[in-house]
Amino acid sequence: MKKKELKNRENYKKISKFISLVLRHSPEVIGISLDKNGWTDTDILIKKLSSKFDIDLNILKEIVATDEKQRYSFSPDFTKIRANQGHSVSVDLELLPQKPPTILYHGTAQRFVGGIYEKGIQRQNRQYVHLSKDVETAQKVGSRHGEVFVFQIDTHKMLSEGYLFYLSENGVWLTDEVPARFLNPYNKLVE
Ligand code: HQG
Repeated sequence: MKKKELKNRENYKKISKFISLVLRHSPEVIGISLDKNGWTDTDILIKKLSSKFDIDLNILKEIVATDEKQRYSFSPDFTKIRANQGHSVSVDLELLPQKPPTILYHGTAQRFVGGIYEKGIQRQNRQYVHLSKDVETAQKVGSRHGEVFVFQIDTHKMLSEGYLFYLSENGVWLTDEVPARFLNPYNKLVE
């Protein structure tokens, strides 16, 4: 990769981290607001961001398009932007319940395992518990917190008891909570 390209990538990552913060958790830190569906005005976002970063609409479009986890979406006309998941502020992403794969995974840190067996997987500060369809992603998510531990979740059982699942625009499975009785350590086969 060329030096300039590499530098751009690094800059974009920095900007993307900040965009995650404002679109998911703290829009007030740069004086923007989110509507009830989590959208904010693209021009205003760019204007506010440009006091901290070298950014314009083309750069923002590139950040959104190249984001490794596809964390953001534009409205079709690009006038609005929002985060696809991960919010701690309350927004309605207008997701409809969907049927998940029979097994989903949740990666966490070993030190949280005891608490999870006690209280189940709770959404903590976020709007939903985040689950992955593959083990590799769960391992990555868990390793953000420390020594990784992966749970597998029996979604079939959860569905039969009325729990709902949603799929974010960027492929993350979301649910309100996962009580401990639906959990198994990854590797141990369910039944
Ligand atoms: C743990 C990233 C003790 C839970 C990722 C997790 C994801 C408990 C931590 C997205 C518990 C919360 C979300 C209990 C849950 N006792 N610990 N009863 N219940 N926990 O960051 O799932 O890169 O809020 O296991 O890729 O790690 O930001 O959730 O370890 O998709 O786009 O409490 O964030 O996406 O941590 O990550 P988080 P998460 P981005």
